[in-house]
Amino acid sequence: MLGARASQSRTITNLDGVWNFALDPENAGIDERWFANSLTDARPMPVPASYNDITTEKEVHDHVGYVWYQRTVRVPRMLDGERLFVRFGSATHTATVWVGDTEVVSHVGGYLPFEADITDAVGSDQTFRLTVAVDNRLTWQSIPPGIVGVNELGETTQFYYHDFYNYAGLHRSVLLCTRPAVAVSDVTITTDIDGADGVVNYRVETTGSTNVTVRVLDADGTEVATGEGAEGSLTVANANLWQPGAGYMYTLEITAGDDVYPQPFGIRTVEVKDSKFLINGKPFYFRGYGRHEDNLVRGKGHDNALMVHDFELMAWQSANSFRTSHYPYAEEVMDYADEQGWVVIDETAAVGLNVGLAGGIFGDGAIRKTYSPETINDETQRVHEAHIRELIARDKNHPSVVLWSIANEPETHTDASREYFEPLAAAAREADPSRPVGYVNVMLSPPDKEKVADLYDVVMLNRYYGWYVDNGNLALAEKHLRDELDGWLALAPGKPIIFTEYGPDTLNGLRDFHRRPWSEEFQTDMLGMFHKVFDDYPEVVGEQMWNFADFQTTPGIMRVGGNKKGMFTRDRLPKSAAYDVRERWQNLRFEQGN
Ligand code: BDP
Repeated sequence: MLGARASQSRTITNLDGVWNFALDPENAGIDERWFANSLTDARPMPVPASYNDITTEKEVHDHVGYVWYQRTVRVPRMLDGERLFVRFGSATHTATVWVGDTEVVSHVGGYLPFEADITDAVGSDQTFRLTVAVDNRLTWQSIPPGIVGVNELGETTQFYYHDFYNYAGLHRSVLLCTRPAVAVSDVTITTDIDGADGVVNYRVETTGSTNVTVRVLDADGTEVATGEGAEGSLTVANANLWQPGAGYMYTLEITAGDDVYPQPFGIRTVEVKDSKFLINGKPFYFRGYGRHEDNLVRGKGHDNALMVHDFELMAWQSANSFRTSHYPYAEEVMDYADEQGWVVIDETAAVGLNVGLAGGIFGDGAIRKTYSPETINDETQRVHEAHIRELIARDKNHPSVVLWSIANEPETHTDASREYFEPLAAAAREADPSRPVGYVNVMLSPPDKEKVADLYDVVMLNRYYGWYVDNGNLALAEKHLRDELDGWLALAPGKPIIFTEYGPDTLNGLRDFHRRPWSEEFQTDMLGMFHKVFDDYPEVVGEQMWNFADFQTTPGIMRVGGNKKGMFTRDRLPKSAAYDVRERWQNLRFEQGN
């Protein structure tokens, strides 16, 4: 799906602000047609934000099921024949939208955008009532999966196998967009390098038949190439490459009839070869983190101040990359990464497809199979595939995205897991033949059990030697880590290995002379042990520690106010390990030049 970008033919009105909001404890609102009137007993709710931490009420925080958002919208001045769209950056996890009494769109999947043409529903009205019902329930057929149940007290409960709080609501901006009736509806850009020149291949789709012309503009807005037709290949002489740390961006300005759409892009190549990850033909070493969209009060709500601050902290540490663990991030984050030259592993929301885990640690005690007609089944696979395609459709033109991660820590040591993943890896490759595809492997599927590694271009590992296993014994942890790495080299020769998670929970301020688990000293030591091992294996081409910052989870005996594996606290203060890692990454950057 195209990003919302203003141009001479496209206007954008931002609908963020304080909306009306109501819980729907009986999930009766749709049948009772709540959209047909002003919400009863509505309370204020900011958009964008998760609703969970905004009020003081437990019912809001712990709500399972539908909530309703509503506001009045003023229609912008439009030219004759133009179309009006409402666009949601995301709605977590499923949503239905009404304009007045008319249902205009439903969307499944909590972390990707959707829009509706509302021109006819609005008609000649100057203002209209916009109502959104958002449901946070997860099932075995949703991505991510979850289970909604009722306990002995008749309370509705929600369980899921992933280790972050199921924040919900309207997490990203809601926009009102105008565009001509015949307009650009999609563009795919791939690039190559030919000596000093850049090769720009493009394919444009439009909503009706019209002439298409394109211009490539450099970062100053100077025209550097032009083309005619919906498809073509252009040459940018003496191109400025998009590089890690130097995110040079061009714009493909597409004119289709009355419509003008500016699509930013970068000229760069990505390739996996001989255990190396090559960007522009040069070996790249990932330094950074798995992250979360998570913060105080706003939960997963996008916030530009927080976004820029987080990138400043990552730059301070000399990181060069991150993974969008464990779901697609806000479009603003992807644009920012492009412009600033950050390298991104772009992950789907397929986390927790593994009954061996819960909150990253234990199973829920029930005897279940991960893949079965009653659990993760063909329908889940269909939803997962649609989600992969939607993510690629949204993010395919971001030069920062160098690798797709189609799942985090799924069960991959059973025959059923291979049946499940074979078509999904193929779908990702079909949707984007230009980038490598991978998935993130869990400790429960080590190389002697793993069944899917050959489907992917890279090996991505989350490993907790020294924490969940060999807790506190880093000598033993180091031995086990090396043994396992040797196993991966034997199983997947020629594939580069990226560590996408490693690190202990660390309570900020807990100091320990004996450097034991949970202390800041232990975090320094455990990260240091992993780094020492990485340095001995040229096949390891990346270290993304877990996690950039402490983050919220469901409460549990293994979590103290959330997951504390952050390099920074939840309010973004550095733990002491941050300084050691900074020194290492500064040195690596000096050696590796990015
Ligand atoms: C891994 C998960 C991650 C968890 C982490 C942990 O990928 O989401 O937060 O472990 O346990 O299992 O901290």
